[in-house]
Amino acid sequence: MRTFAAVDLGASSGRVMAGRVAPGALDLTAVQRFPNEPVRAGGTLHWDILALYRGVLEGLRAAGPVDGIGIDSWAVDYGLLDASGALLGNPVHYRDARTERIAAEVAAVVPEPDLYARTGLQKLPFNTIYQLVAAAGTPQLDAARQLLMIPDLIAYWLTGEVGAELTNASTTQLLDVRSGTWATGLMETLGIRPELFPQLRRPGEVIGPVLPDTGIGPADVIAVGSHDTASAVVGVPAEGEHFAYVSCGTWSLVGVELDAPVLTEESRLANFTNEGGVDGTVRYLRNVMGLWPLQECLREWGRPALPELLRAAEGVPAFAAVVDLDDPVFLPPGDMAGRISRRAGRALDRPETVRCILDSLALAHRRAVFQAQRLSGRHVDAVHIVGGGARNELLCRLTADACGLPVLAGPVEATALGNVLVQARAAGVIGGDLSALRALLRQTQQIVRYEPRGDEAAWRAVEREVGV
Ligand code: LFR
Repeated sequence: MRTFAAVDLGASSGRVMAGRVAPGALDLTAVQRFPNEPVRAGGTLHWDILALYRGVLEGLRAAGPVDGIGIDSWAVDYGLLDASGALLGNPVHYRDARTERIAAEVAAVVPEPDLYARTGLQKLPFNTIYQLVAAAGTPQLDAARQLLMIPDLIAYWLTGEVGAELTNASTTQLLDVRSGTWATGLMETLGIRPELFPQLRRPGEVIGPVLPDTGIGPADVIAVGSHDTASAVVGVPAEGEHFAYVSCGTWSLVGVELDAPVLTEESRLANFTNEGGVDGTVRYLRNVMGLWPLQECLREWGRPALPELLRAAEGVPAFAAVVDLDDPVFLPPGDMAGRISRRAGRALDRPETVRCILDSLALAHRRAVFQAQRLSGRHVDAVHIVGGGARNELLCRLTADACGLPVLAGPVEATALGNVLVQARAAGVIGGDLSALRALLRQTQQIVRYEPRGDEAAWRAVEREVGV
C-alpha cells in the first residue's frame, strides 16, 4: 500500500487525512483536525491563514512518511504576493460584506449574459471577479505581483512553486469556459491585471518537492482537484452517468457531471454554474445554502449536542415552517436563528428551527436536482449525498422523499478520498478514468441507501407555498 496525505480545508475546519491505496484497496484515516475560525479585524472578515497553515504543517508532520501530498479548499478566495513573494495581508473571507453591491457595478460594464457566455459561472456575489473589483485601487492590490488561490498559496509555501490549479481557477469567473485559459480580455475590461494570474496546472501534475525547511518529507506535492467540490465529485461513488450529486457541508453543491458546459439563457437565469472538474469534466451545479444555517444556529446556541436536536426535530410536524434558503439574507454570519424565525413569520423554538432548516434544505435539493436535469437534458435515477451531510439521516431521508429518488449517502470524506485518488493515479498506483476511481470507492466505502416514500403531492404543494 502507498500512502497519500490529503489536506482538506473547509469553511469551519481543516483536516489532514492519510489515504492508503493499492489496486483494489483504499482506506482513509484522520491524522489531524483543526478549527478554521475567521477573524473580523479592521471591519473586514478574514481567514486566519497562518493558523490554517500551522494546522497543515502539524498534520503533515504527524502523518509521517507519505508518497504524495494534495491540497484542496473552498473556492474563490485568494492571497496576494508582493514582488518578493511575501503575502500581502490576510486573505479576505468570501462572506465579507465588501462585495455586496459590486455585481451590479460589473454588470454595467460587462452585461450578465456576456459574462455567462464567457465564463459559464453562476452569479455569486463573492466570486473572485467581484472581490477584485471591490479591492480595486487599494494599496494592497496595487502592490500585488501575484494572486494565488488558497490551495495554491499553501502549495507555494510548501514547495516555493507558483501556479493556478484549474478546477479552483474556474471559480474565479476569470477563466474562459470554452478554452479553459485565463480570460485576459475580460480582466482588462474590468481593470484587473492579467499578470497577477500564474500559469494554470491540471489535477495530477506534480507541483514540486516539499521544501526541507518545512520539516516534512521528502514527498512531492501533487495537484489534485484543489477546489474541494471538484475533489468531492471525484469521490462520488456513482455507477454510470445518470446520477445527481449533493456535496453537502457548509454548502450543498447540487448538480450533475457533464462533458460540455450548458450556457443557455435559461441556465443563466436559474443560476447554474459550469465549474471545471477533474479530467476535463464540467461540474454543472448550483450552490444551495447547505448546512451553514444549521452550523450558525449551533454556534449561537453554544454548540448543543446535534443528535438530540435532530431527534427532537424529527418529532416536529413536516413543513410546519419552510423558508427559501436561496435567499441571500442567510449568507452572512450572525443572528441566524432570528433571521429564520423572521422569514418563517413566527418565533420558532430550537427543534422547530432545525426542522425548518432541514425541510427547507431538502426542498432546495429537490429544486436543484430537477432543474439540473431539465437544463442539461441529463436524466438521473439516483442522488448521491457526500460530505458531512451524508451523516445526517433525517436530511438524507427528506432529500430522498423530496426528490422522489433513492439517495445514496456517503462517503462523508468524499473530498479527501477524491484528493487521494487523483494523487494515487498520478503516482501510477492505480489507473483508469473517473468511473474506475468510483468503482474502487464502491468496493471499499460504506454507502447507505434511502428509498423515497412517495409523497410527491405534499412536496409540490410546499414548493408552491414557499414560491421556490
Ligand atoms: C464548498 C465551496 C463551494 C464554493 C464555496 C465558496 O466548500 O468550495 O463550492 O462555492 O465553498 O468558496
